[in-house]
Amino acid sequence: MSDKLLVPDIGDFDKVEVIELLVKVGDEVNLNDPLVTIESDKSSVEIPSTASGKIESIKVKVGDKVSKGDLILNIVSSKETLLEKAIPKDTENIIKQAEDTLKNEKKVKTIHQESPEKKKQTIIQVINDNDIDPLETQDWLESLSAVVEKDGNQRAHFLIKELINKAYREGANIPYTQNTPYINTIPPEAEVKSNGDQNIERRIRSLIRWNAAAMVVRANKKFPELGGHIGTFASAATLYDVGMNHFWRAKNNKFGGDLVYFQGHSAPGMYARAFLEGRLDEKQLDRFRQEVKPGGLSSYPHPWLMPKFWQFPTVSMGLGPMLAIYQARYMKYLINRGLIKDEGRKVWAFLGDGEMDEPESLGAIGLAAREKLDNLIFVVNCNLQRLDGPVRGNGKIIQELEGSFRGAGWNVIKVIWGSYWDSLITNDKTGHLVKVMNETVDGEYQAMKARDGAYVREKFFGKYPETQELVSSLSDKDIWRLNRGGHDPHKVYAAYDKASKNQGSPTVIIAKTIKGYGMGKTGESVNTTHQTKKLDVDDLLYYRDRFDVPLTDEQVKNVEYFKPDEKSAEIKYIKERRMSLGGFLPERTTYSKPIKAPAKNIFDFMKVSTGEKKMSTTMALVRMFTNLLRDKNVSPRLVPIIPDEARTFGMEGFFQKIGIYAHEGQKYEPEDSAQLSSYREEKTGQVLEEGINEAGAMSSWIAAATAYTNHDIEMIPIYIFYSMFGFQRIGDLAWAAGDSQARGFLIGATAGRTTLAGEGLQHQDGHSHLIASTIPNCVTYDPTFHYELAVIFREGLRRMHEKNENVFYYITTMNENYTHPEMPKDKLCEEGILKGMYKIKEFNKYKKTKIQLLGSGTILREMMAAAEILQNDYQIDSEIWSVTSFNELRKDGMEVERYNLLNPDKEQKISFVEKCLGKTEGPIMAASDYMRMNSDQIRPYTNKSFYSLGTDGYGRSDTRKNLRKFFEVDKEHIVAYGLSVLAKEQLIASKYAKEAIKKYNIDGNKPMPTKL
Ligand SMILES: Cc1ncc(C[n+]2csc(CCOP(=O)(O)OP(=O)(O)O)c2C)c(N)n1
Ligand SMILES: [Mg+2]
Repeated sequence: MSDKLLVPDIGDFDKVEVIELLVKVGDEVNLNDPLVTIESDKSSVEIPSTASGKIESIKVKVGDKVSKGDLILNIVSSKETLLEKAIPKDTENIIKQAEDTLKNEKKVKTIHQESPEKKKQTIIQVINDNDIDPLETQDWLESLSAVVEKDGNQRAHFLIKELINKAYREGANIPYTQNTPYINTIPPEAEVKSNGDQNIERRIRSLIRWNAAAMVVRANKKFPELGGHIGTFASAATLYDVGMNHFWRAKNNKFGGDLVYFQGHSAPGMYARAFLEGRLDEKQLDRFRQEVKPGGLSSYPHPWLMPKFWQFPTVSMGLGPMLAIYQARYMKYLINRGLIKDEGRKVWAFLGDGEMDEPESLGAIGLAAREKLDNLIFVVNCNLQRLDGPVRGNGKIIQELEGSFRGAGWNVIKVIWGSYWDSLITNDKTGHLVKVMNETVDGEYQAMKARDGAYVREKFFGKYPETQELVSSLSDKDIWRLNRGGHDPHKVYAAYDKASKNQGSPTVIIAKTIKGYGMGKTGESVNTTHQTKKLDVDDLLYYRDRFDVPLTDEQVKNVEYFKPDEKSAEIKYIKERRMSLGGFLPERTTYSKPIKAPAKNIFDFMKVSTGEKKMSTTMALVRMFTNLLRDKNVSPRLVPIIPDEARTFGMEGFFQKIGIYAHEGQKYEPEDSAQLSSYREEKTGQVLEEGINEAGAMSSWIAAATAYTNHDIEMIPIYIFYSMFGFQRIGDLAWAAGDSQARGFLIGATAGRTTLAGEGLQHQDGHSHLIASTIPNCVTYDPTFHYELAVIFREGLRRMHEKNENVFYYITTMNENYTHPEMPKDKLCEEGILKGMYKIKEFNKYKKTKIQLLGSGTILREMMAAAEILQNDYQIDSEIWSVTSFNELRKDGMEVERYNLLNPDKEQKISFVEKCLGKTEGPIMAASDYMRMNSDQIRPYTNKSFYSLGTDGYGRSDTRKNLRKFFEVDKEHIVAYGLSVLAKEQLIASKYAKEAIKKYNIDGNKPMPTKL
């Protein structure tokens, strides 16, 4: 039977051009195979087959304009038609899916059901001055305790929820409470115990503490300017040690490895551990913060500087938490797309409580909960201090964070009090202890740990007679020993164990510690702790004694490192622990295979002229993607990332074609389900549609761009954004991407100060290339024509994903539609495109006066138009150079200049700019849609006279024509300025320039656009 294949509903578009026939008569096609590509002025999309069979006849040809319902071709069908499949998911289906999900959820819930606590719960009578009937309160509380005892916590929780619901229905206005009391989340009886050797672990921890501090002190003795931090790691040592000894599994040939984001300032602790593990030696420790000579240890985690050690750059506060969230999300993406195995790997992120004030730190926690990232664990080290002083002197950072995370849907585990408190809390029959704990603010908690036991007795326990009584049998020394949760390995172990087993949500462990723990009077819990990098002899002796480090006084005075013998129990233990967890951490390795390059001619269709057809470079890019998606090696590795502008960039065709990643699939029938490019969310979807969230999208991009090392799979992330909301908005993440050795494409679309018409000041980008140029391993291009884009993109694929060079590409694309010429046949053209410039056209009719015109992006076309006017109206010849990258030309120029200066006696090299322009005639005039600084970059690398035009100043909304006139980069200004330049160089009389200025109504008195 023969089927007619018609143009489906293509949304608002009518009379759309057929640009490609992907099949021919006689071809066998399967359901969903692409048949033809159609293209509107904004986007191109493939029409898939709705049947399997043989193509009988094709009724359209390239160039035809088609609309919905037009006949495309006839198929002699073999089997099933898509029609059956394509029927929008009916309501019944949706209900069934929802029911299935519910069933699954129920299953998960049953797994979670805690067995009823066997132990009798302590009744805590909450003291409340407003309690009008304490006896009744007591009754209720006892009932609750009885339920907990008999049927467990879950049942009690259920009853409380029912009570609250009932109260709401009865009209009570119950405020939402996001906080639990200021005690540990895990009660002592529910703590899972570690089977580690606690004595040996303490000894190891003490040595790591000592060596970390010694490393910083020694470096600063040698060079006091070096800096470093002791207090951060001192407060976090237990948090790291428990993870290292028992939880974090390394990458090896059997397992992908957990990913740990170490807090930047705790780096000394990681080096000190690596020293005991035999991964670093004393010499290397002595090179802390002295990295200029190879082999030094970087101040903070920097993969660029220690590429075999550090995996994640975290020291710019706030980036770590975001990157970790998107890393965990990306891990799930890879699993759901079937690209890596689900091995239960975790992402751990260590953060400071001060760091949590960064908006980025909390900015993405909603996504983590929404996407149920149970592979993610945050550990917030709450030492109650940041750099200058307390984090919340008047408040309680732990409670504040608990509220934020709980509110967002995270599993929150508070680790506030150490084991020495357990019996006190159990004996707190009146609830006064918890009341004091709740009432005491962080400023007081901090001050107490800077003093002594007597002070704590007076200021803390002394608040109520009941609490005073509670500690009456304890000495001041005993009180001083009452430890904080984050320093208690048992509490930390129990929290990590619970976090690791949690399902269905991310976990945050909020641990209370002391900044500068063990540093004594000069450095413990005092406001200056963060800056302490020098310890005098008395401090060092105290530190040694505090942690029983086996060093003599003399050795302490010399600040010697201590490493036990290789055969000692400590070294054997530390190694055995890591071996049982698969290897050492942190460690950065890469076992990914390069991606087989697509056919050399894959973009050849972009090397021919578009004829009359106008299109933007953004559209050309989308065409390229469409082709790449047909390459079986490349296609699955592409990760298109879009904030919320797919339609702006003409990429909505990808929604249907490759789907939008959604961890729960699509639970609804999209409004546009009948259309060809309908909004399709899928568990295996490929597009990351991040929402209005550039920082999140960039974090996703970084996760994908470093998948080659973190997941051993090379991916090709392509993040497309409004160029103004790229580097300017997320510059620090881009910097971290460079540090991380990211590989992938960043596409600054709707680029150019005068090219994005209408939008105005906040949207029009005239400087992103300059910001991008500050990142050493970022390669940038501002192409004008489709073949330039094709050559650049192809080379990017080769360099990054085939040759595994650690660079990333920033390419700007525009939304201005124009025709694209054929690629020049000149063999040097391709080399020039990649190096940054090539001659695109020459006017040589009059052979009298000549000017060299250099143009970039859309302004190249203004240059070309100006050249024609100069030729026709003023008999001026010109050579026009398409500058695809001033940045790349500058890099080459700098290198050549440096070489020449360092080798004055050798044959001098010539910069690529000079190679192109050195022997040409006439002065140079360059322009782009970016600030003059963009083209000025190459000024030093040519001996010729050089002038720049550019779009310095704030953008504003208007037409392209008016904007180019305003910024003086339109063809008329180029002509007038060109003539002026020639006059200045005494190549023509100044009257021509004057005349042109008049002719084009150029107002010489108009202020610089920077002042308007
Ligand atoms: C974005 C950013 N701003 C400022 C700093 C400088 N800085 C380094 S450490 C620090 C205080 C950190 O306090 P916290 O996060 O509580 O860590 P702690 O050392 O107390 O564990 C500051 C402000 C930075 N590293 N990054
Ligand atoms: Mg802190």
